[in-house]
Amino acid sequence: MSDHSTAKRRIVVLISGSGSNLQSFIDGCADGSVNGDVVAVISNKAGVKGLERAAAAAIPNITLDHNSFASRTEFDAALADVIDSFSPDLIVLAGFMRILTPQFVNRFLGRLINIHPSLLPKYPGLHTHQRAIDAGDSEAGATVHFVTAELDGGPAIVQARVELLKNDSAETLASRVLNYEHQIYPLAAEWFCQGRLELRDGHVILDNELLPESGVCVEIAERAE
Ligand code: NHR
Ligand code: GAR
Repeated sequence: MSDHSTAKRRIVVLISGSGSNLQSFIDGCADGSVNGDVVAVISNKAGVKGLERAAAAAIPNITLDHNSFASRTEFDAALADVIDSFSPDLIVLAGFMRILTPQFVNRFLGRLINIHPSLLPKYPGLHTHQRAIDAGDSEAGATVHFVTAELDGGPAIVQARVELLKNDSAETLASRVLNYEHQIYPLAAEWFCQGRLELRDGHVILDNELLPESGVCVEIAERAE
């Protein structure tokens, strides 16, 4: 098919767990707020809830257990081949917990995005909510970014800021941040699917404008889920 603006984009989602962000893509594609189709879901962990969500939506779902590969390089090569077999326009990391090799990242550069539960560049890596609480921060949040070889170091597309409350635990904060994740991640994907968003020379361009370092900062409210 020609690259015509109304053609639905093919989206492959990589998960390792619950897949609530995956669900926001399934729902957004179904209700038309994302001009795409989730064409496959791939998990590096067997038996996770995200695989059930995919099956319930009749989306091909595949488990590729990293433990059955001798090295990260071999796992990533197999993963890349499975992804390519679905000819995706966009690859979405949604709670995907394996660090990807530079070879993998470079194969998909510019069409590989992640959501990270912190206000990057603060707290790359794991345990972001506890780290924000321990630091006494007054706000937390989530960042959608293009994936580059540098872990959680790729340029930001959009951020949502969330007030960090005095009584927050890592769990209460995580659940509030997740609510915002479910809003900003499909939004960023829709910009991509509309052809409005691209990675150019390591910078993010939206509607032909260079975004600031922290991406677009959206003002949104918590939504009933
Ligand atoms: N890979 C690259 N090259 N660049 C990024 O920006 C990536 C990436 C792979 C995943 C998601 C990321 C996050 O949003 C992500 C971004 C896993 C780890 C990790 O330490 C850290 C960050 C992210 C994902 N993983 C351990 C590992 O050895 C395993 C941890 C586990 O299995 O629980 O791969 O936070
Ligand atoms: C989300 O908060 C996501 O930002 C985070 O894991 C959660 C996955 O939830 N991602 C990472 O920490 C990546 N290392 P989900 O499976 O319900 O979408």
